[in-house]
Amino acid sequence: MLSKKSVLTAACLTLISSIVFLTFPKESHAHGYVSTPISRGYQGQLHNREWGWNAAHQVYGNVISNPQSLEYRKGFPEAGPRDGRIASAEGGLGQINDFVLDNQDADRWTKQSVKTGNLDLKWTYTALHRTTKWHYYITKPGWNPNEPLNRASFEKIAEVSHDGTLPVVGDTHSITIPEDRIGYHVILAVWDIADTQNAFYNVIDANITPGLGI
Ligand SMILES: [Cu+2]
Repeated sequence: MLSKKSVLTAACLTLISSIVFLTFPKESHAHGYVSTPISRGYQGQLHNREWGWNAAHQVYGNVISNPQSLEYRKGFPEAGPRDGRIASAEGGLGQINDFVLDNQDADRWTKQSVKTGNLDLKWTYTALHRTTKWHYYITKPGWNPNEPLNRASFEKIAEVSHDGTLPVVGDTHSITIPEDRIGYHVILAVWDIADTQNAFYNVIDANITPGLGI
């Protein structure tokens, strides 16, 4: 039998947690994701609409309800998510809270059609943040699509600097996909925030074919 004291304590804790909940609701903080081409996390959200929750969650994990929250410490490649934890951004500072996106093999992920040459890449922002820069990487020729994504597999292909103000909604970033990247490659997009310690990390699974005019 519960003592009066423990009943009182339980009631008290319930009251306190309700107050905390009401006062500090868990912030479903929104940020952004790469929507063109469709990033791995956003593809999970789109598959959720097509396949239903269970099937999409089984493949993609929690990102299907939160593709905008692949957030981790900035400073890539010197800092940022560890090798093998790049696609999940280390679980997004607990906002994704799993590492399912880090699974890596040649067949697992839906591929986006991308051509060599110019690529207009676009972020969808669910909340704007003061921005230092965006930087872009792609896997090197001969990378191994069956091993966890790691720094050694990526090379930088573009950097778009910004002046610390908010990004302009609808802006696209023009990047160049090298001609020697045909077939499955992973593009890594990083958005560095100016007024926090963080950045957003999105990967795009691309099936690359030769562009026109080369
Ligand atoms: Cu945000």
